[in-house]
Amino acid sequence: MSRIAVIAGDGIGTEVITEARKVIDAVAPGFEYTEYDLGAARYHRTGEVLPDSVLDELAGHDAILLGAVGDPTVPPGVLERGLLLKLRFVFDQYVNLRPSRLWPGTTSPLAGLKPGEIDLVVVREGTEGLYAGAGGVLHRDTPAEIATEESLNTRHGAERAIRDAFARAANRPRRKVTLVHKTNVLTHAGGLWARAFQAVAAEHPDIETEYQHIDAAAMFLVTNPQRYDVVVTDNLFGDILTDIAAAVTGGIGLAASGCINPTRQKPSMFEPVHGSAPDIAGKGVADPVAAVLSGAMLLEHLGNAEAAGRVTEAVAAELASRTPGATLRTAEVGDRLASNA
Ligand code: GGG
Repeated sequence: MSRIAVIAGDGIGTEVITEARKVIDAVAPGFEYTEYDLGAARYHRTGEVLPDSVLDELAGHDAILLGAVGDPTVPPGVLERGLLLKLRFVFDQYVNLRPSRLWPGTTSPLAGLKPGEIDLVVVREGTEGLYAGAGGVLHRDTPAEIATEESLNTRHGAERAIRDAFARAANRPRRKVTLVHKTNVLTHAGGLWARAFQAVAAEHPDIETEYQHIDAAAMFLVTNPQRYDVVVTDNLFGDILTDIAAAVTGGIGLAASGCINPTRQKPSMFEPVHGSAPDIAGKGVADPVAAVLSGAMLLEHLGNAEAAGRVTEAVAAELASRTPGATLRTAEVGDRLASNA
């Protein structure tokens, strides 16, 4: 029996994770769940963000289902760095997998695009880059204040993310990998990524490759997203690109992700791309589809492709039946998905 750790987190995290669990239970009953009270409420109550004892317990689970992290009453970074990024780093979840597809019934703000015409996956490197936390502040709160934020890039880290992207492309019909970076300006890190990409590409002569600068990729994602199949990029570029990809495929409320440790020696984590959305928290109007699809990715990761497929089909039917502009209720969407899956 698989053991799932649930971290609902902050804001709409609790609302959408309730629905994700409802749907997972409908297609794959019998998982053992442990709920972890982590996030803003615990921080205010105890001053703790992610105690070592909790990390030790999480390590014993097969997967983590996470809702959202972040709260306006907590100083910026305390929860994002101390909880979300710490989980990704400690469990070495170096593949931040973010699929984007234009579902039937979903309207893209891009004119003329038909369902299925966007079907891409971003492999965002998840443990390095500007998110590594290197840097510091000098002369704080003085006119001479200086801040540095350093991007950490290792050949090992870039290469393993790139290898994962090629492995995924090999199992997709279009068999194409696009490296996105900024090699003409960020010559140190960009050069490392380009060399790693060339080395891995040489092992896969059957896979089409291309390189794009981040600014061009951001533009093409909104003018010609059909050109992408698998995109591999660093942590920050991947974070930004996947929000753009979400926006052109029906919105962040549909965007799922997996923070994956492909070695399976440590638990992988599945979470909607969206954050805690304090503006709509508690109103019961958040779209749980991103969390539910993250649950489908969790099922797939645990080897239950059949259950994952049922969830994905239920989501497709749900989205096809929606009336554009109609208000949705989080729990009602979850109920429908659970009964249709
Ligand atoms: N469910 C994901 C979440 O809570 N995201 C908030 C956030 O700070 N994300 C940064 C990131 O994904 O790197």
